[in-house]
Amino acid sequence: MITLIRGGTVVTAEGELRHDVRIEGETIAAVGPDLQVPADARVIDAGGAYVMPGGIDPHTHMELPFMGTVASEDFFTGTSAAAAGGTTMCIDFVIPAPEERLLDAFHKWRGWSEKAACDYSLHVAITWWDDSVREDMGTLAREHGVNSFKHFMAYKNAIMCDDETLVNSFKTAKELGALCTLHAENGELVYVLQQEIFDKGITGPEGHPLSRPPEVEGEAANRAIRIAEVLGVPVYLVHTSCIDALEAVTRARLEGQRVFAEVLAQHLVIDDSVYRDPDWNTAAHYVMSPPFRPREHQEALWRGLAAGMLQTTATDHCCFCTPQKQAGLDDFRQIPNGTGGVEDRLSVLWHHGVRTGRLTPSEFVAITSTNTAKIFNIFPKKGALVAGADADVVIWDPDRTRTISAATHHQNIDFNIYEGMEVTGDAAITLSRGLVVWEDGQLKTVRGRGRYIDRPCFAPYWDSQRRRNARAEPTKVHRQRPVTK
Ligand code: URQ
Ligand code: ZN
Ligand code: ZN
Repeated sequence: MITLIRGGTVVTAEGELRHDVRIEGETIAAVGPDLQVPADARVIDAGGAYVMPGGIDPHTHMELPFMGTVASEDFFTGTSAAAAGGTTMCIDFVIPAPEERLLDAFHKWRGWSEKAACDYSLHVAITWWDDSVREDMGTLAREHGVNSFKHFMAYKNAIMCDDETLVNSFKTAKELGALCTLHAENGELVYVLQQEIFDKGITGPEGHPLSRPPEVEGEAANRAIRIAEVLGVPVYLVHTSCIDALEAVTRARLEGQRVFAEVLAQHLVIDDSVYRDPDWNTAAHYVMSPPFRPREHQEALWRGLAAGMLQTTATDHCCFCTPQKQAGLDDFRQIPNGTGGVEDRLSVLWHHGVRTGRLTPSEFVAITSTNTAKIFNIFPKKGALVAGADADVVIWDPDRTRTISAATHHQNIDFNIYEGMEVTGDAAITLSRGLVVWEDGQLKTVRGRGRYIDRPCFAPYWDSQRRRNARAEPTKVHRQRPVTK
């Protein structure tokens, strides 16, 4: 099947051009002016809309077993909802239970993810350590296209990594040429603060942000970055939510350390007032970690994005419906952590980013797609509109206005964290490897058509020990053995 997308403005991370896009089967064949196709080709008239690489969300948790329950969104419904919002690939997470072999967990998640409607990949979390973990990391990197290993520095007594595990895993990842990603919150401090706040009689959702102040994230972000600096391994901080963590990232990047950082769309536009909602359910809907922050943090994050200190945007789409959240009715510590958003990321970022002048359309493409593809080593197969790339394309109507609501969204969750938000800028048509999966407000996804995308490890030149290597090489001091009396 040949498809021609014509009459649009092609927007890439590099710039904008009034170009056509010719697709042959599942692959982009050509991008250029006045492209010709045979009479039986499918022609999509972009009508002056933008034609962009499909969004890539580097951080989702479809059907995640967590905190005694399972996320309500599965790989089919979640990747379908993503497509409705212009996102054509998600990178999800394998999170082994402590003592569970990484390879066993990986194959379990591969079984769940087979139902995906659009392409996906899987980070693998390091939640414990012994020689089998090191061995499985190597197998996953060499044979299963895993080039990123996740470390939760929070969630004590569950999936939290201590420093010993961080050091062991970082050293192994460096040998493999893999990237270390981090949920940076000091889990020991969270545990103590949760207990103190609960003992004061604060049991509602308002206790959640009180137990995870910005300092708790800033400390962990800096600690992880410093460990990575000494060991010479690149790191990627997920859901950077506050000034404290952003400052740690900025310092390291300005000193030449290879540190990447992600920001969630919701952390850019929602503040901590949500936890003071008089309705328990509504306040509990926003319990996620790191929590929503006071307003000054949002402005700092937008500046970090514009300054290039934050390179990617994500959603951390981890859905728990209201009855699931109510497990914490008497104790905020039991509220399953997570919020949705995979469907609304691009519209929220276009409305609050591009329409306000914070971002150009090209910068929008960079932070919603291309930068993620480059950091996780799948560019230009993904995140690009060039010949040879997968035909993951979104035809973006910059003037289409909608009001976000759980009543109309395609996510499998009974609330929407952006409920009532009017946004301008929306996906008109989404193609996943050449197939139209979203058009005229209708999902046309096919269960199981999504493919697992291998992500090759990085070449050894990716050595972040530049600064350490610049220091004098340690030299052995030769001395006479002291004469013992
Ligand atoms: O921490 C995460 O990223 C997972 C467990 C989703 N939950 C959350 O609150 N962010
Ligand atoms: Zn996290
Ligand atoms: Zn997450």
